[in-house]
Amino acid sequence: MIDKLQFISSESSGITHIDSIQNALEAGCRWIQLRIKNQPAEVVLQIAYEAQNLCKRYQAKLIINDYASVAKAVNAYGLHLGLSDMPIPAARKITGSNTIIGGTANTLDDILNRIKEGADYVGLGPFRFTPTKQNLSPVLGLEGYKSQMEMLRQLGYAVPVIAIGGITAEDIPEILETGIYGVAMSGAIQLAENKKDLISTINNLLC
Ligand code: TZP
Ligand code: MG
Repeated sequence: MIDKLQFISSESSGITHIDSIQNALEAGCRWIQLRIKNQPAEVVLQIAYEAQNLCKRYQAKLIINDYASVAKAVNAYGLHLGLSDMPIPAARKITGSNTIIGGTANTLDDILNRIKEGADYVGLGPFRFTPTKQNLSPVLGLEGYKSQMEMLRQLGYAVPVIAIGGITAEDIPEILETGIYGVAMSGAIQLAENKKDLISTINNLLC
């Protein structure tokens, strides 16, 4: 069973990826994605070791974005692959079968492809516009989630689908009503003044 709240690391004015992860862990997140863009694998690897040590200290699970070899090297719990990353079966050859793999989707076809590829979870988004991700796919909104999740249900698939993109705690109840399993969030957590309160609110909404 995968968790229902994934925190996605990001950098912002003076806050490093590791700072953002430390803050999220302290606030109660137990599922972390290290998402570093445009850096050589050696740089990502060093930060990933630090992130993995931190996650172990908090008994949290670490997902590495994009870099299958880094996920393998730090013995991460999982790997997340975007639509333009390597196919999931190729990544599994690198990580081995103990690593869970999540894949991004924007359309129902993407979700079905992810299922065919053997994804352990699918990240469906963006829910709304977000400055956190560049080259954002078309925004789905609640209506997009409703129709895609309904079609998925009619086809009889039960893969956990995680909503992503500009999500706030207030969005969670209506997102869950569409059949979504959990959420991945970055900005709303990173910017919250009282992260502990926010995480506990989110966890209550998700359980
Ligand atoms: N993929 C689609 S939207 C997004 C990613 C990685 C960013 C999520 O971050 P935020 O700040 O919660 O919108
Ligand atoms: Mg990617």
